[in-house]
Amino acid sequence: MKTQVGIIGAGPAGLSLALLLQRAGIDCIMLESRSREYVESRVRAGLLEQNTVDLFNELQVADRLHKEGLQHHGVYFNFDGESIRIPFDELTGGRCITIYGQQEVVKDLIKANSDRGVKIIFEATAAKIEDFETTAPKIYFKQNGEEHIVECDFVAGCDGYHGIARKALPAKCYNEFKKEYPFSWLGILANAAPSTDELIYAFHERGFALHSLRSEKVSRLYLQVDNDDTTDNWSDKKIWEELSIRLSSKGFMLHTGEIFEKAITPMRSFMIDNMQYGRLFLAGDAAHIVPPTGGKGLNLAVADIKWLSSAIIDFYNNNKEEKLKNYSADCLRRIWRAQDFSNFMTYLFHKQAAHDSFEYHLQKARFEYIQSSKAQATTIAENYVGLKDI
Ligand code: RFL
Ligand code: PHB
Repeated sequence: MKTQVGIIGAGPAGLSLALLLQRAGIDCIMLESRSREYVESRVRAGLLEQNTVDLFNELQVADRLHKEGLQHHGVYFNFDGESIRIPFDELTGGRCITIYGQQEVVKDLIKANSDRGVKIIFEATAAKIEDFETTAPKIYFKQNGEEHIVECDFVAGCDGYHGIARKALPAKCYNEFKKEYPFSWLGILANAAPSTDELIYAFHERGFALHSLRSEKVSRLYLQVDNDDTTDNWSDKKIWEELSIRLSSKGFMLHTGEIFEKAITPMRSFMIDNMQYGRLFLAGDAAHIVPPTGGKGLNLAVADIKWLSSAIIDFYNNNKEEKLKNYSADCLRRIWRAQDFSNFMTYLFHKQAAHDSFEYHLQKARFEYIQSSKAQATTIAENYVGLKDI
C-alpha cells in the first residue's frame, strides 16, 4: 500500500490528524490494532477544552457534541467539606469547557473520516517502522495473521502510551522523564442523575474524589485508591458510601444509581523531550502522559495534531520544512505547561500524608490562597479551560 502519511492509531490524535490532512487534500492510511466497536466504547476522558471544541467546530464534526455535550462555566473545589467555585467566564473572558465522553468524540471522528473517504484499517497492528531516517519510510503491520506494508512519506505515531512508535525512536535522540504517583483512580459510570451542575474536585482526609457528568441521567465519578487496590474490593454500596463522605459539603446530596462501568487507572506523568526523528513524528499519549486531575490528555493530543498537520501541509503545499523541524519545540511548550498544571492539581487534591502533616498544611494553604486571591483563581481558571496561545 502507498500513501502520503501513514498514521498509527485511531484514537483522538490519529483521527483528528487524518481529518485535517484529508481537508488539505493529503492522502493518508490509518492503522488501528483494535476493532471499531472496541475503540468506540473505550471509556476515558470527558473534559474538552475550548480549543479542542473550536477545532472540532472547524472540522465540522461537532453537531452531536453541541446537542449532547454540557458546557460548563465554572468548577467547584472542595477542601475538608468547604466548597468554592471558580467562575471561568469572569476570569478568562468568557472561555469555558465542554463535558462530552471521549468514546463519543471517537465515534464522531470515525464517522467523519469514513464519510470523507479516509482509509482506516481496524484490527491491523503495526509491528515495525523502518527507513524513517530516509524520505521513504515503511510501516509493517499484521492483519489476520498476514503481514502488509504501508509505504509513505511520513509516519505519524499516534499509537498511545503502549504503542510502538516511541520505542522506534533512537534512544539517543530523547530524554525521558517519569513520575509514578503513589495512588490510582477508581472511575465509575452510573445511571444516576448528576448531583451537581458543575464538576466537583474534593480533597478529603480519606482521599480525593471527583464528581463529573456525562448527561442528565449519567454521572462519572472517581475515587483516589491505593495502587494495589482492585475493583473486587469495591462493591457498589461501598463506592457510593465513600463518594458521599468525600464529596460532602453544605447542602450537597449524592444521587446514587446502577453502576455500569468500574475501572482503576494508575496515575503517572511521562514525558520525552523530543517527539520526532527523520520522517517519524509522535503525537498525543505516544509522547506524553499526564495524571487526569487536570483533564488535559486528550486536549494535548489534539493540540499536538494542530502543529503536526500544519507542518505537513506546509511541506506539501509550500515546500517548506521549517514547521516540521520545529514540531517538537512547538508542542513541548504547551505540554510542559499542562504537565505542571496537572501535577499541581494532583498534589492539591490527593491525600498524601497524615491529616496533620506538613504536606496537609501546604495543601490547605494552597486552597486558602485560591479562595482569597483572584490572581491565583485566574491562574487556575486559564490553565483549566486551556491556554489560548501556546
Ligand atoms: P489513545 O486514545 O490511547 O489512542 C491510541 C490508539 O492507538 C492504538 N494502537 C495501535 N494501533 C495500531 N498498531 C499498534 N501497534 C498500536 N498500538 C496502539 C490503540 O488501540 C489506540 O486506539 O491515544 P491519543 O489519541 O493520543 O489520545 C489520548 C487520550 O486518549 C488520553 O490522553 C485521554 O484519555 C486522557 N484522559 C483525559 N484527557 C482529557 O483531555 N480530559 C479528561 O477529562 C481526561 N480524563 C483521561 C481521563 C484518561 C483516563 N484514563 C483511563 C487513562 C480520565 C481517565 C480515567
Ligand atoms: C471526566 O469527566 O472523565 C473527567 C473530568 C475531569 C477530569 C478527569 C476526568 O479532571
